[in-house]
Amino acid sequence: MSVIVRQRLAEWLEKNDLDAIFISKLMNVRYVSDYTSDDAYLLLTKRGQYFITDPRYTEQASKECLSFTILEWRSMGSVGDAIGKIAKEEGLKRIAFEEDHLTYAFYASIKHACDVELIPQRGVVEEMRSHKTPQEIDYLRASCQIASDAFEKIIKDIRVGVTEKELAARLSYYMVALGSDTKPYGNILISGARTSLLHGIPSAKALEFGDFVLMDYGCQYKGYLSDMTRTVVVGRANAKQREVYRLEQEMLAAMEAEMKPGTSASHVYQVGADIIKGTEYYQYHYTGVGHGIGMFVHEVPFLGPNHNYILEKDTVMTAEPGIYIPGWGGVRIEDTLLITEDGAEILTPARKELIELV
Ligand SMILES: [Mn+2]
Repeated sequence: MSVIVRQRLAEWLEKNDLDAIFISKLMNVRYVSDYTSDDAYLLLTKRGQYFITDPRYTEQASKECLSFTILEWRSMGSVGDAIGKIAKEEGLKRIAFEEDHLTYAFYASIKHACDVELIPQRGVVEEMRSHKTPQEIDYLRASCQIASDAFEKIIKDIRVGVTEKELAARLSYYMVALGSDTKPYGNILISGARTSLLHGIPSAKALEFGDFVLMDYGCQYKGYLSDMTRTVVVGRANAKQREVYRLEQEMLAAMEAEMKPGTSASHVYQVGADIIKGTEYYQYHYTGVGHGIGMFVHEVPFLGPNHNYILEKDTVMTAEPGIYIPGWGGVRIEDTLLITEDGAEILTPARKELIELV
């Protein structure tokens, strides 16, 4: 996979009259080099491919990044000094860098060590990452399946008295036991009135009869993430909970039916929001209703009224409308979907009907 990516980056350098690109975002380093660990940087020039890291990672890099020249920067002084050495050898003049990632101190150290022009850019590798290869789709599919299978396990543990934190820990355990990497990102698992907090953190609160339990979670499989949300009820749902849940189901179904190549991100948002237009709940919806996902949980493209992305085939993204009523609670249901030739395939098959756990 990374061979094709590097070819496309070489073409991008040519087209933009650049001598090299410096990549510092770890996800982008992984995508371009197949390296799976930490603290590493890439410098791709027209002549060479350089992998820059410290002594902790040189052995791993030499095994994973076969087409790269591995440079150990500590013995040279700084990462900037390593870049300076290559720039001198190859006569580099214009080097692009990721403007939305490099700190000022890092930028200054490169500037200090090299006599080059540093050109800010953003989104070049991210744009490539938004279209998934068959292998990436396989990994994402597995990641989503593990999370969906874990749902059937965790709902058996949901009962009055158990705390949000305890359930969140068990959910992580189930996913690792089912085959995910050991680095799941933080699960949101909240209950009762706390479910109106869009990104609430699991607390020591114990579940009470009649609580909504909102679980927004996912796992990582071979570096690829899943993201899904399900909201269930402990005990019996009341009339208002049923009404909000039904509207939420309709919003998600309306959005998913419209997801296909050529559809705009704002249109997908709108068909969901239209379901509750004119109801008392419209004021409680949130407009960020989906995002691309891959090695990072929130990637381009994003779904919302002010985004002008057009959906494209082989993009994997979420749909996650929600109704959040402060002091009362909220409902979110979220799927991860693969945009196909003429529609979208749901990769998170976990049940979406209202589940009352008695
Ligand atoms: Mn999400």
